[in-house]
Amino acid sequence: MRSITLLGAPVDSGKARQGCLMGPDALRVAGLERALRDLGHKVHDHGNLAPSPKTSEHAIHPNSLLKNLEDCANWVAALQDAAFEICDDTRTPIFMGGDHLMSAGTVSGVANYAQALGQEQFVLWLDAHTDFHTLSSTDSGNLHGTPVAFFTGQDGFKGYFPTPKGLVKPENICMLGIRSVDASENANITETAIDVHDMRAIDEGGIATPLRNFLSRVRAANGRLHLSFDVDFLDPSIAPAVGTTVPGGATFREAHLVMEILHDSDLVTSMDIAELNPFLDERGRTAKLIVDLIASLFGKRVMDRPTRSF
Ligand code: HAR
Ligand code: MN
Ligand code: MN
Ligand code: MN
Repeated sequence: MRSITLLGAPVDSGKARQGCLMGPDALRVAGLERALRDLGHKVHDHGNLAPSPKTSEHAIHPNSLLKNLEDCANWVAALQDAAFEICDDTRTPIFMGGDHLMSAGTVSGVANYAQALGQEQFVLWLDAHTDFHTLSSTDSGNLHGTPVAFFTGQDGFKGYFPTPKGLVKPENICMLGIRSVDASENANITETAIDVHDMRAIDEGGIATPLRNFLSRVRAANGRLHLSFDVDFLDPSIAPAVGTTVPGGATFREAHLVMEILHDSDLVTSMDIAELNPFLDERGRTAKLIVDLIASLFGKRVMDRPTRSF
């Protein structure tokens, strides 16, 4: 039995297309709390966070393409403090996004907590994208493409985003599901020790082996593990409710298997759900799938799923 804390992070500033602000409510309507209680867990929903109030002057960035820079900075400030405060050895926070800019705040916040405990922070990044742009390298100007660069301490955020209170070492990050990377991002990420498994590698070798290898490293370091789940990790045929669909994503069983292995490991200490855009969903099917995947993470097994007739 776990105590699980839900916190809504209705971030919608990390790109032009709107709708992710409805993500937390879609997960609520799809029955997240009920699904977790049915598995025997205690659940407390803290409602939704709001961005930090606007600070007086914000610097103008030379990259004129950047969208909503000030709003994004205010979200990161609010989320890194909220994530740190909500962390607790006895509770598992689920941050319900919101676009993936959210993770600049949630991950720096949980990493700050790990640091306070003297533990290493690890991150499992499930995404079609590496989200490794800096404010200078992005040519879409969509800041949901930047969180990994931010929380690994890459240059160029200073003066525009709040200072990250916690950082994650690149060698403590494993990415699965990657299949859309911009050229400048690719050049930068290959210079780091981030362990990137693209879909080609997963097609050939399966998803379980790289995951198990990573989990062994987390366990050996007695680390804390944050799961950042971007809905576009999944194939768009099963999860249409995202703004940036990329074909060739994780299948239904690949995604459940990841969650089942994570459950068995008992290593996950916090998680994000990012990029769910309910405006693009089909009768709630993506939100319901995400709830079912979270249920697998918290102990629902294949053999626990009865057939229902309609
Ligand atoms: N790399 C592209 C860009 O920066 C796409 C980023 C899309 N990111 C997300 N989250 N949807 O992973 O514009
Ligand atoms: Mn992402
Ligand atoms: Mn993505
Ligand atoms: Mn049968």
